[in-house]
Amino acid sequence: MASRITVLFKRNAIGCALTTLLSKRSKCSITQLPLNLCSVRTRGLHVTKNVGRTIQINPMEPCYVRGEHTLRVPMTLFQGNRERLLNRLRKNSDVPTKGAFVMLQGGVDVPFNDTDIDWPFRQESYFQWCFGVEEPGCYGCIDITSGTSILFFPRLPAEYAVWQGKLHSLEDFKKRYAVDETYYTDQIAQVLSDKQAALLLTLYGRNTDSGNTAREAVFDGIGQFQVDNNLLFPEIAECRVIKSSQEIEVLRYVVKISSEAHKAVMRAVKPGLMEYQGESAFLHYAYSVGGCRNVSYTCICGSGHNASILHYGHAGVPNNRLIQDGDICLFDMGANYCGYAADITCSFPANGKFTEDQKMIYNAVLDACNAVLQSVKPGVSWVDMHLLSNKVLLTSLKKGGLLIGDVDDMIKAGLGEVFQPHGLGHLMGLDVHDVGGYLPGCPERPVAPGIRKLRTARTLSAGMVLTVEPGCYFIDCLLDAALANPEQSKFIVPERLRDFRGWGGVRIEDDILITESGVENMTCVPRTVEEIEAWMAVGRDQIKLPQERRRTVE
Ligand SMILES: [Mn+2]
Repeated sequence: MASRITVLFKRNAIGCALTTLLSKRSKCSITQLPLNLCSVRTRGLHVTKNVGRTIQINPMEPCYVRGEHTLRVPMTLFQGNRERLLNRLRKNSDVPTKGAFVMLQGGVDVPFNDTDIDWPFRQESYFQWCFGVEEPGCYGCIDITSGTSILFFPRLPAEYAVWQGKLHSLEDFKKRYAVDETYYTDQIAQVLSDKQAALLLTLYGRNTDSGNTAREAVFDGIGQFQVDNNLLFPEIAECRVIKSSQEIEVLRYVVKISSEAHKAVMRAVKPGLMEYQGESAFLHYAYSVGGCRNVSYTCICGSGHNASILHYGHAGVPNNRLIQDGDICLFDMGANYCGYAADITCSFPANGKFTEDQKMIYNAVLDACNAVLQSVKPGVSWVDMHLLSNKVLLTSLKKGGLLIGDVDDMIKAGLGEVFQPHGLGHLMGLDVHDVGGYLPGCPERPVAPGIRKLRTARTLSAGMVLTVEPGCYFIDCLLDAALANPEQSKFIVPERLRDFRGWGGVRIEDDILITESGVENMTCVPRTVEEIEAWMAVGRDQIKLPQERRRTVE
């Protein structure tokens, strides 16, 4: 039976010459692939080759990868994370020097309601951070004294091979995840008892963004061991706050892919497009080019008034409005790779050209964003960055004729929260709103209006990854409340405000790494008015709406 061979060449002079030569000789078809690769398809063996080198991915290779064009994440990343955790725990005098084990339970499959169909599996983040395991239903433990890492996998009945393909052996899993030992989950108690485990450290703690608690490990026979569920949580959460160089590499990758996907979306948007078609373009780019099967949160693709709805895109309003000429668009979307999140927002005019009012609000937010990017560095308080951003924004709104009076007095009166009812940004990592915002020993959540929504009040350190996402929104219920409050209404110019009722909003969101010397902005998208207009102008008259394409087919 004839099958296909794919040969990949770099899209440079030599690559293109080889492509042409080969296509002439073998009468095969040529496809252009992203990431500067040309592909030649011909009949032959079903293998993928890269200039004579086989690039078929070995599924048991100790890494996470989704094809040669994507990032290879070696399991040493997770070994490094475990090492960092062990270093902290060994310094903690409450942890016994012998017989103590970290004991984690991984995520489980979640079905659609009462059916036998599951949601695509998402690994529990602490488990992912420690082991990088892709399968559901696993457990993992680490001997704190020796550092030995052990994974436990569900013992699947032989007939599962019919549905799932060849079942992997424990030896396969040991190689795949680069751990010291592997067993089945029905052996946990026996294995721990053979190892004379005296104390199990399980994970129990509150996520300060959701209020939910981390799932504490439970297994048959746990009753025979002493368990402590207090020690582990603050230590492992603190470890997750500071990213290792290997984690940073993954974050840079997922932020880069997400940036490119946003740019592709901006060039696909024009009046007449449905908002969800922008979402669809993002998902397609992130997955097909970046190997990102998941996004980090539901895509927010608001146009016009919807741009003022902070978490637009939820089930009740599933990005289903037709984008109109003159709309501002606020698209907040981030891909996910190997569990690691990106979280980027681009705001741009639907037709590619800003109006004067759109420009004024956009530049007010951009100035706030830039002020933070210029000041942020280790040792700086996140609360101060939020207040700085508020101050710059309100100063610009005053210049734009929307506000009058002293800006510091406005902040004291809570005007910041009227136009930006969310915090400046948040920690980001395996979770888009990453853990560690309010750990014991960190500054507590502020209570004052304007800053009480912050997801962390920490002093910044090198290795932290955060979003910087100032915004300015015209939200009717907040504006009405402010106008009804004499302490706030005295700063507002109602006639000018009327121009912006139903107008929507602007958010600019970058993903940043705090470095020793300051900051690295990992996001790379057009940001100034000029950059956005220039980027969107290219090919604008040739944009074809998907619905027009469909009509052509019919
Ligand atoms: Mn965000």
